Formats: sequence, structure tokens, C-alpha cells
Amino acid sequence: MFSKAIVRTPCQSMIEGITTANLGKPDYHKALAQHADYIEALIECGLQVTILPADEKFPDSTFVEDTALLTPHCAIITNPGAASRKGEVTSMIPVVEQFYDRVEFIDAPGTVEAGDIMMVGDHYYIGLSARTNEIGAMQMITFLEKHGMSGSIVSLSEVLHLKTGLGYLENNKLLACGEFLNKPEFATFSILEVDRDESYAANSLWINNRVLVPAGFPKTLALINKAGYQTREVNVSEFQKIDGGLSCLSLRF
Ligand code: CIR
Repeated sequence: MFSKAIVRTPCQSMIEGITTANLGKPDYHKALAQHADYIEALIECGLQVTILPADEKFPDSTFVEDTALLTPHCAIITNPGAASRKGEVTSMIPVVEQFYDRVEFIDAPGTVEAGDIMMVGDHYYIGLSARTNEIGAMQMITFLEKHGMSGSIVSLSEVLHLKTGLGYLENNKLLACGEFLNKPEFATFSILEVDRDESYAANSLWINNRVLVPAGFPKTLALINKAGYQTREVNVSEFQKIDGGLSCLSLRF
């Protein structure tokens, strides 16, 4: 169970955020309203939410998930692989230090964005992507083991981040799409298959026995409801336009 979350208010420069989506530019005012509703949903899940101010220097800075891995035993500050995002960690360090005594750091040439990391109990799956390299993943595994946890590497080819195509819903249930449906490392999970035309909804988010689902993906919503979860839709269309999803918008711990 999680008790806290950290989010960052989107900045106006988010309209220049990195994107491959081809969905047009985000509407900033709509994004602010959607972000406020996202915070409301986190509160409904029982989380105490720390809201950081917008940081105009970094267009993608609302996607705080990528800047740190917050585990029950330590925090690990990442070194984002995207050049325009590296500086995002600087202002995150003092925030994380308010909550953690044990803070580790991924160092160059290692790169990691924590959207590539999926927690399953004490084990962390780390996707190798354009943003997370093998040196960074190995540093991450070393820190996890130092603090009594474990990690393993997953290759990926179709998606930006590991959790773009996967969402762990606890209870051995894994929401998966595309290239993740047949990977041997996930064969022991009970897979909930997300249709390709709703692939964005694979990034639904389990929090304390509820699941936040992006609005507008009815098949995935029905799938998760049928699996027995209480769901809460959140409209994040403006963040989808810059390749962001529900998990990217917060750090939960
Ligand atoms: C980026 O390309 O870095 C941002 N536009 C989107 C980041 C999404 N983060 C995530 O999936 N964890």
C-alpha cells in the first residue's frame, strides 16, 4: 500500500514537451484542469499528495515518475536519458530527501528513467529503452540489492518506456499489450490483455486496491472492472499528446 505521492504542476512550456504521438499540441489550461483531477483521484486513493510548483525550464517536468525510484527501503535518483530532461532531477533531490534518509544516485554514463521500472513486490523489472541503458540498469540493480531488493532487465522495442505497455495491478495480475504479451519473463503472471487499439490504457495505475484508468478506453475499463477492481477514470488527453500517461504523473511511495 502507498501513503504518499509527489506531483509537479505542468508548466506552460509543456507544449514543447518531447512527443512522438502526432496528436497535436496540448491545451495548457485543459492540462491544468486534468492535472487537478488527477490529484483528486490520488487523494481518493488515500494518498497524501505533495504538489511541486511548475518548472518552466523543463517542458516534461510534470512527468516526475522518471526522476526517481522510491522504494520502501531507499530512494534512487535517476539520470534521465533525454538530454532536455537531465536537469529535472536537481530540484527533485531535496524533495526526496525530506522523505528518505537513504538516497542513491544513478551516474553517467548510466541513464535511467523510472518509467522504465515496474515494481512487483521486492522485485523491480527494468526496461532497456532509448532512455535507460544497460549501465544505468546495472547501477539500479546494485542499489536495489544493497537495500535487500532485486532487479532484472527486460528488453523492449516498440514502446517509449516499459510501463508504456505494462501495468502491474498486484495480485499477480499484469495488464499488458503488444510486445509484452508473450515475453517469457512475464509468463507466470495472469495477463489481462489490452487491445492494440487501446494500448495507451496499458498504463493504468494500481493504487491501494483501486485502479486509475485513462478516460476513453472502454474495453480496458471493462476488462479491469471484470477482474474485480474498483476503477476511477481520469482524463489525461493533454498529457497523452506528449507521450505521458497516468503513472508518469506521480511518484507513489
Ligand atoms: C518524454 O518523452 O520524456 C515525455 N514527453 C513523456 C514522459 C513519459 N513518462 C513516462 O512514461 N514515465
